[in-house]
Amino acid sequence: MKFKQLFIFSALLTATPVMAAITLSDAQVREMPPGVPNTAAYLTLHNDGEATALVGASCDIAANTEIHTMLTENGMMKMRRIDRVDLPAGQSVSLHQGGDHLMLLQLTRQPLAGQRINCILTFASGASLSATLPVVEMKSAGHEHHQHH
Ligand SMILES: [Cu+2]
Repeated sequence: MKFKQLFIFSALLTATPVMAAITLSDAQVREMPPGVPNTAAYLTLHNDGEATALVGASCDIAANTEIHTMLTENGMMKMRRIDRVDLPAGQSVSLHQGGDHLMLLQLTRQPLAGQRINCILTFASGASLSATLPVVEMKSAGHEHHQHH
């Protein structure tokens, strides 16, 4: 958990008095069978403040969390890491299956349906948001998320 402590410390250092008015809904973490090292999280962010972007995340069951997008290359769906998801003022942006998502890497605990995962989302404004995401069993979106890298 050393990483998480460092993360919180740096998030505090960069916090600004200008709080982004961002709310979260439809948050879900995908249940995974034992031994699968990664999982994905999906959520919707609504931005009532000035335009900003989601630039990072940290979750308590993963050593590392990245922002990913999905793209089609030679007819194959692939995931690619991206730096940010833009959050225009007054709009909702959905991270969902088959699109942008959070990728929880190097899981320290198997995500089981019914559990709750704590994540901290960070934004370009310097603001951060604590969120509790339920783990749910999901139908495959036509690709296997654990075939990562
Ligand atoms: Cu991914």
